[in-house]
Amino acid sequence: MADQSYRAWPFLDDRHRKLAADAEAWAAREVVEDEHGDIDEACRRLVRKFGAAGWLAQIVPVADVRSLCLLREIFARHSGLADFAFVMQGLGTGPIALFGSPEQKVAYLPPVARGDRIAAFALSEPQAGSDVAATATTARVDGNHVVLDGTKTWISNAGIADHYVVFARTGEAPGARGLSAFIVDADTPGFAVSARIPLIAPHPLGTLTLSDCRIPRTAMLGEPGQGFKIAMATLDVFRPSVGAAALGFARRAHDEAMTHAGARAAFGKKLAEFQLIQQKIADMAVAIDAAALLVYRAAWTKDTIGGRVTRESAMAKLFATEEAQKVIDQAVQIFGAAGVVAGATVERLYREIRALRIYEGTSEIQKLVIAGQALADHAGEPAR
Ligand code: COS
Repeated sequence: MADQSYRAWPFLDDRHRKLAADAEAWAAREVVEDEHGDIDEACRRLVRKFGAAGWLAQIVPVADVRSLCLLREIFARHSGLADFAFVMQGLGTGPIALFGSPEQKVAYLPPVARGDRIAAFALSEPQAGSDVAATATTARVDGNHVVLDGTKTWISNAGIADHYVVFARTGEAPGARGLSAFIVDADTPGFAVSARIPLIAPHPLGTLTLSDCRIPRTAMLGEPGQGFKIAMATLDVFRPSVGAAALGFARRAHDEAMTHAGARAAFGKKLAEFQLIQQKIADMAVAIDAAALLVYRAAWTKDTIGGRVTRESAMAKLFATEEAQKVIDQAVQIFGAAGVVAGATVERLYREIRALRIYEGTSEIQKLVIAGQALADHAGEPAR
């Protein structure tokens, strides 16, 4: 049984504790680990299930970051693919929920919240991953239309999404200030999923080609030139939840390791009786609690104080993902050879955690964000 003592922490209210208990019971019944077979179909099925059960309505739109984090943590503990299918509905509608017009919200949010349509967030490019300001995809106004040209890559849900939030250069200013965000329907002429990209822990991912792709001007989100801010504000909400998913993986690995250490014997004793194993178990427990404190601190800060939580989000994502990687590695070590056998739970977790230190801002980018803010605070610069 995974530790649930964190749910008594003051960052959470009774409604969160109830939500977590309900999600826990539902996930135990409904979420099965399914990495094999048709991954697209598995994701579509999961999205429909999450929609029908009402879980997507909790994050489309995100009303409360603590709920988003709790749900991701619980779903990730059961299945990485389930967590992925769940959160992408939130990330792919996050910019619409935060910056969309009333008409855009009405058109796009309810079908995604019901699980009838699938959402995606298209920011990265072959030459613009961490460096968002280098975005090269262009958007040119032509009468009542905007014409998009360029390539987006490593886009989650590519191939199964019904709409993509695409960031492109509109040129109001150089760099970060010259980007805008658009909603592009998957059936728009000139839009194509030009490649699918296999991953070490499979989920739908691919490359998008926009070629003379003509969308109505009303598909722009927010104001011209606001694209970078829209992307960053969305990531501020979702980065703590990446930490929460990492926590889910880490808790699962810790549980698996403790079960194994209590069952397996060596040199006439259970593994759990060896101090070197106990040291690992303790290190894992401390890392998990410390990560949970940062994740729920970031979520609580956004929910109760509001404003920019860039620093808190970055700390939560950085620490929780890096520590989860170590926790899972220790779990594999405790399992020994059984831990590297394809199909073992800890082997799957070992593959699943890796991407979380990269997507939605690498660990290195999170450090730049944290240092930038700390130095600005130290110099007494006003908060931005
Ligand atoms: N919320 C609102 N506005 C923000 C913001 C945020 N979280 N972060 C930055 N901005 C605004 C700034 O206020 C600034 O506006 P002004 O020019 O009006 O002052 C502007 O955006 C540029 O900000 P900044 O100068 O801090 O940006 P940098 O180019 O120095 O750094 C990094 C940006 C590197 C931190 C950013 O590009 C980043 O996070 N990159 C990683 C992106 C990522 O996660 N990629 C993965 C793809 S998504 S899976």
